[in-house]
Formats: sequence, structure tokens, C-alpha cells
Amino acid sequence: MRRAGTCLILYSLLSPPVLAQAGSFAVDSCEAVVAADVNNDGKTDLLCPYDYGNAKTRTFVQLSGGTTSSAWTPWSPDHGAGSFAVGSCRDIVAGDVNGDGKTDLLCPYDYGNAKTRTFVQLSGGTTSSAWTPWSPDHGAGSFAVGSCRDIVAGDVNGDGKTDLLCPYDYGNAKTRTFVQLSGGSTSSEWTPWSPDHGAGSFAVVYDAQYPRIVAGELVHYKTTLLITSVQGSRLVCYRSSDSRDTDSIN
Ligand SMILES: [Ca+2]
Ligand SMILES: [Ca+2]
Ligand SMILES: [Ca+2]
Repeated sequence: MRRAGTCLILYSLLSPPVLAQAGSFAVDSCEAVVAADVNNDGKTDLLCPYDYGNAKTRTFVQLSGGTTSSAWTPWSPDHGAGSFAVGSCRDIVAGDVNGDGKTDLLCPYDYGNAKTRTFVQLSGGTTSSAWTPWSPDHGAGSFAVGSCRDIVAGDVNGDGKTDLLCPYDYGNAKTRTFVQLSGGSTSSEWTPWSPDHGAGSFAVVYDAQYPRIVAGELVHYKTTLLITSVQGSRLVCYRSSDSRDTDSIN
């Protein structure tokens, strides 16, 4: 199980052990664990959008003090039952969307039926906002965010504000990358970014079972936990709680 061991090492890099008393914090209920410098002190912190179930959520932070971190501490306001199903986020990614130096959190929310909208938790330095609409609302039938092979944060136009990318998988090796450009206080809708790759031209997925790899990157946390490439090969590790603690090198 050498490769599975590699998965565990990668897992521990992303999710260091939480030294806390039993019953105090179920780190497995984090919808993701995201590294981000939320208070702009140059030290990377950890964020956990905690899923209580019943569409109740709150984001917690471990602030880095440079030699140790804080305990898991509330970061966002509490979203009571029925208010925000954080498990419906297609992904949760970090980026400084408004260019103030403090890293924010983004959730491209999948309502199903190809309806989506991106929400943000803006960092205020000591706490964040609630989940707040960031992109325009894409009504039913307009954009199937679940067809994004990944959601990637990055500043594609160099204006200091983080944008979102979606390599969209149409099937049949047809793909196109879409972008949500940050305008500082809201983003654009999902807009074509790359040229259109017609059927048969570029399979952005490897196959139905294993997602496509982005070379050299640890990509996903929860939905497909860890993905990386190893010397040109592929290593796919699934979260053990998904009962698919397997990997595959092709
Ligand atoms: Ca920090
Ligand atoms: Ca910010
Ligand atoms: Ca930008």
C-alpha cells in the first residue's frame, strides 16, 4: 500500500492533526479545508466551512501565530438550519477577490437543474461576512456547474482580484473553459474564456471513474480528495470516509 501511504502523507499535509479533546470539533464535518492568509499577516491560516447538516453551516479558522496556530475559532457568522447548504458548493476555493490583501472564500453553488450562483465570504481581517451572492444568478438550464471538472481560483487578468475558472466538460472530449471575472464587489457571470474545443479534441476527464489530473497540483479536497501527478503518471487518492480509499496510477 505504498501509494495509499503517499495519499495519507498528502492528506496530512493538507489537514494537520487537530489536537483537541474528543467531542470538541469533528474535522470530518469540514466541507473542505482551505489554506488562506485571511488576515494578511503573511502567515497562512486554515479555513473549515463546517457542515452541521440541515443546511446549517459556519466557517471556522485556525489562525497561524507563526509557531503554532489558534484552535478552531468561529470565522463567519452562524448560518442557522435551512439557510445555506454548504454541501451544495461545487467546490470551495480561496482567493482575494477584492484585492484588499485578505483572502476570501468562494462557493460556486449548485442548485441542480443547471442553476448556479457563486457566493463569497469576504474576509474583514478578524471575521468574515456571511455567504453572500457574488456572481449573477444563473437560472435553471443556464450553466451546469457540476460539469466543471474543477473550480480553480486565480487572477487571470492581473488586476489583483482573484477570478474563477471552470474547465467545462461537455462529454465526448468536448470542452471549453469559462471564467467569472472579479469586478471587486461582484463578479461577472460564467463567460467563455478559452476557445471551444469541439467533440473529440480534448478530454478534460480521464474517464467516468477517475477525474482528470492537473499536473503537479493538489487539486480537490473533499469531493475527490487528493489528486496529483507523479512523474508524469497519475495518482488519485480518495478520502477514506468515502469508502474508496484507493488510488490509481495510469
Ligand atoms: Ca494569516
Ligand atoms: Ca479580500
Ligand atoms: Ca482578476
